This record gives sequence, structure tokens and C-alpha cells, in this order.
Amino acid sequence: MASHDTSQRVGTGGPKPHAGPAPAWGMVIRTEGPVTWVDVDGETVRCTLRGRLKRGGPDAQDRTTRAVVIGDVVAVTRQAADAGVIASVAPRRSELSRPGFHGLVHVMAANLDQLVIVVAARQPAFSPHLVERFLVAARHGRMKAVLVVNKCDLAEASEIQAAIPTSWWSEMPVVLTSAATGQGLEPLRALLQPRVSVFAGVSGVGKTSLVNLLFPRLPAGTGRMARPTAARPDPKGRHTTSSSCLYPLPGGGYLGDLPGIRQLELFEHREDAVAEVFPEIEAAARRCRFRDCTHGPEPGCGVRAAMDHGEIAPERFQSYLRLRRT
Ligand SMILES: Nc1nc2c(ncn2[C@@H]2O[C@H](COP(=O)(O)OP(=O)(O)O)[C@@H](O)[C@H]2O)c(=O)[nH]1
Ligand SMILES: [Mg+2]
Ligand SMILES: [Zn+2]
Repeated sequence: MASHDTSQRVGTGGPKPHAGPAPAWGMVIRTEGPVTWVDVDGETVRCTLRGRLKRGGPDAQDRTTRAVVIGDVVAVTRQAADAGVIASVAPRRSELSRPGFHGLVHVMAANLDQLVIVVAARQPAFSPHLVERFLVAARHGRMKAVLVVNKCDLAEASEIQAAIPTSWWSEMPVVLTSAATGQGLEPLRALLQPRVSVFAGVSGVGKTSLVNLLFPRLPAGTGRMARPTAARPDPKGRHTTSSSCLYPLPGGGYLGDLPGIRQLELFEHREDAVAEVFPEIEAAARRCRFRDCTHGPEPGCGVRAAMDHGEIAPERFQSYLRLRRT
């Protein structure tokens, strides 16, 4: 996808624009409270939302807390050269979300191509469980996942290979990197351009270091995926904690910076989201004699039978059990 050509993404299924001055389609690149900035043919237009969209919540878009998020393709009616009103939002092809208040879904970004899951080979130690949660969030939101194992300079190659469950290699691209030695930076850059991506991972794995090395010309703070906190406020005193941004990458694509990404670590998976990630296990579980089979010692377990026949890899089953336990 070209960075400034959003027209091709609109398709024919978008909402009908309102009558009046012809609206232009653009992509939301920044939200801060009620203010939304839209890239319309390379120009940044500061927008407000038309009444129905302003309320957010269930009236605006089914069960979500915000009607318009970064990555949304929207129809903008210009009121001035650099100001406009968002009249409608095109259907989304992906949504990165986490549970919000009152049973609502908090959508953080729309139309992302991929969630880039960053872990460290060491310091901090690597949690397969957290990676699987991110994987579920990506699949559930209909985007791809990429796994970056950073700090490869700190561990032996054999040790790193052993730590990565074999099934992951077929489930997503895996890139071994080091911000210290430069290992893997070019393959990672090739995966990011020209796509729309967001980095996710716990603090200290090297997200900022990687972004700064890959794209040194992005605006200062872009790689600062951890947001300023009350204890460590933005040096200029600006209130930035509530803003979400998509930064255009040289060579096409965007990189997202989302304040809510940390809470994605607490993503509460839904049963059907787990099923999406382990379709072969869910299919076999339908053959279990007991509906609430734990796939342990029960007689007539379809999952254990499938494992005996080599249809389910044991390490996939272990991942599945780890996710089910939470
Ligand atoms: N040895 C080594 N240290 C790294 C690497 N990447 C980042 N670091 C260090 O790890 C610490 C955390 O990095 P940072 O980029 O702030 O992580 P973030 O919290 O994920 O953004 C910093 O001290 C970095 O210098 C790496 O590939 N190898
Ligand atoms: Mg950081
Ligand atoms: Zn069973």
C-alpha cells in the first residue's frame, strides 16, 4: 500500500457521503481527544466529527468506545483548507482492540496490516505465553503477526532456537535482531515497508532502539512506544498521553504509536479467538466424548487421539493449554 494513496483502500463498499460540498477520502493519522487529523492526499486536515460519530459508543459503531481511530478511512468535508468534518467511516479490514469499560470494545487502531511482537532473547526473559496472547489479539483483529526476537547478541544461537516453539516459524515471520550489532535490521525493514504496523512488547525489549535504528528520520519521540507518565512527564509539558499516531515511513507504510498498547498485554482472549489460532485442536475437540473434556485423562478424547495420529503437534497442544489456563 502506498503511503499517501488511500483511495485504493476505500473500495466500493464505503458509506455514502453526505450531500453538500464533495467530501474527500483520507486516512486518520492522529487522534487526541475529540480532535482527529486526517491525511487527505498528503495534506493534514484537522477534523471534528459529525454529530452521530461524536458520541462514540454503541450508537456510532457497534459496541466500540470510539467511532474513529487511527488507520480509519474517512470521508472529510472541508470547511477550510486545513480544517474539516468527518462525515463517515469506511468499513474496516482489521481492528486492534482490547476490552473497554462496560463491556465495550476499545478499538485502538483500524486497518493495520500487522502487529509486530517484540521480545528479547534475554533481559527481560522471554514469555511464550505473552507472545501467544499477542498472536491471539492479531488473529482476532484480522491482521498478521510478525515476531521480532531482539537482543540476539546476548544469547547463543542454539539457545534462541530452542526457546522459540517450532510452530511459530510456520505461524508468522520470525526475525532475529540485535540493535547492538545491527543483525536482522534489513529483513525487519523489508517487512515494515510499505505496510501499516504497530510494535507491541514489554518494556525493555528494545522497541525504541530498533525504531530509532531503522528510521532515524522519524519525528523525535516516534520510537517512544512507552508513553510519558505522571512520574516522567513529557519534557515540554504537553499532554500527550491520550494521543495515538501513525507515522508515515520513508518508502511507504506507517508505524503506529498507541498509548493503549501496554494494556494489550492484559488482552482477555475470547474462546472463539483461541479457536482461530488453534483450528486443528478445536476441530479435534469436537470429537471428544465429553463436552467439557480437559483433554487430560478422560476416555474418548478427540484431541489426544489426534495427537497420537500426528495430526496435532505436541508443542501446539502445550501452547493451547497455556492459553486455556488463563
Ligand atoms: N545488548 C543489547 N541491548 C539492547 C538491544 N536493544 C536494546 N537494548 C538495550 O535495552 C534497553 C531497553 O531498550 P529500549 O529500546 O528502551 O526498549 P523498549 O522499552 O522496548 O523501547 C536499552 O538500554 C537498550 O540500549 C540489543 O539488541 N542488544
Ligand atoms: Mg521504548
Ligand atoms: Zn478431549
